[in-house]
Amino acid sequence: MGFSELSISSFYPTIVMDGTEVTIAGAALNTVTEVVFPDGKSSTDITIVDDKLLKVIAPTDVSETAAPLVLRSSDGEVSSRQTIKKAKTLFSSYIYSDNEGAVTGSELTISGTDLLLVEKIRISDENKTIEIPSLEMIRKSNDAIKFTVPEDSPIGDNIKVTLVFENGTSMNLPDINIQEGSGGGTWVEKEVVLYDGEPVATGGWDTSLQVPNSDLPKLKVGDVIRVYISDVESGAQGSLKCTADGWPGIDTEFEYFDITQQDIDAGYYMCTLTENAITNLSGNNLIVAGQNYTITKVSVFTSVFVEDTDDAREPITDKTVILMDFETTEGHNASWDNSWTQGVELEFPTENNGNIYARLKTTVEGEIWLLNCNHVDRGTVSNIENYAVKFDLMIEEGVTGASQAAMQLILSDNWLWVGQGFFPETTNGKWITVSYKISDLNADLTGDFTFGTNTNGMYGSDVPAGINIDNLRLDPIE
Ligand SMILES: [Ca+2]
Repeated sequence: MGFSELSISSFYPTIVMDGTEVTIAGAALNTVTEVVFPDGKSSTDITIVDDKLLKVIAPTDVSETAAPLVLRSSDGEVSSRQTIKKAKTLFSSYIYSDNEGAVTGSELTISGTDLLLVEKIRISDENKTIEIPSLEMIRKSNDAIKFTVPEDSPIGDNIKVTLVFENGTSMNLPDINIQEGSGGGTWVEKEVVLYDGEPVATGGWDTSLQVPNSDLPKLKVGDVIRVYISDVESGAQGSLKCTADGWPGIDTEFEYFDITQQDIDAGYYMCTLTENAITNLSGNNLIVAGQNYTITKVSVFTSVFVEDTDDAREPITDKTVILMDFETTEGHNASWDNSWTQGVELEFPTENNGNIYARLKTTVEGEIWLLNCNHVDRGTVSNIENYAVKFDLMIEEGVTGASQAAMQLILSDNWLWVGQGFFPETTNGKWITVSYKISDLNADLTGDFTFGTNTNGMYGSDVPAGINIDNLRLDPIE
């Protein structure tokens, strides 16, 4: 290896902020003891990678006037041909690709000066904050950043836009008005199943269940993990941990906690994800553990982006009490849900992404139990008058007479008469949600409402074939 003199061939970036790391390429760089930035600001925070490469952290108060970078060693000093300066980030304008302005799913350009060190763009209102990392930007140059307004952006007037720089500092831009795009789809809250395999008996903290990180959807603060439970014994404790070093709780409060009588009545316990929990779960598996109970299923209630379809169903949330969904769970399955049905044929298709629903295959003339179930206890609901009974409905195209069906709902042996018009005449082949307020059906139903193992279902007459039903449920009225 021959002797070479100290020299700079290039460096990057050419604009800096306080604390920006600058990478310098050249020769004999292993002898460098000091790097001098414009206005004589010197840095000795140097990492020598090898004789051809070093990294230096920019000091504070570098001049905004460009000047060469100077390297000093015991043998002397050398200046760069390129110049460097402190970034003076300025905003000039928003440029919209959509005539309407900022619309989700359309492109938005922020034009300005010295934007190179922007690491992410934060879009927020008082309820919601989203961030667009530089990897997700369409283009980033020193004078323009172009990105797609995300479908899950906050919507409305006075949405805040903030540039966040690599050194952690930030700069607020003028507020914008974001409108929801018509194209694409919508974000809806859904129950996403994480585990639905063989039940896992926890024993005395003996056995736990892991949900691989790759099976977790993109989680956010406020999402709710629900663990379905059975065979709960005294002293039962639940636990949600992760596979980080030492298998810590996803947050301290979730390390272990008692399973309450209320949890047992409901058939599950729930944990609302905190900022810490989200951080701990990133890159790690979820561990469901504890003692003296059996895990039967694990799910998370989170926002899922749904492509625009012919689906106008209302969401199933963590507050929903499902009465009949025709899925095979807890020793229950679809055939139980019409065990009193006589003289007509129900079938249970699954082509809707594996979801099972009930389809009336033959027309009903006399009065029948269309649906019934009396062996799944849904616990106790407080203030039943604040709930609505709902079900998802799809009437196939070409079906007539649905609105003539005279129906009633049965809720824990309470008969709730609706009569004709219970079903609309058509849904044009689309899934919709039908909703009846308890207080409209029977004003005397108030206070605590205990299901026990009484009958829930639908009873009536004159129902045409081609009616499809799913998710008979109770939902609190917001
Ligand atoms: Ca279903």
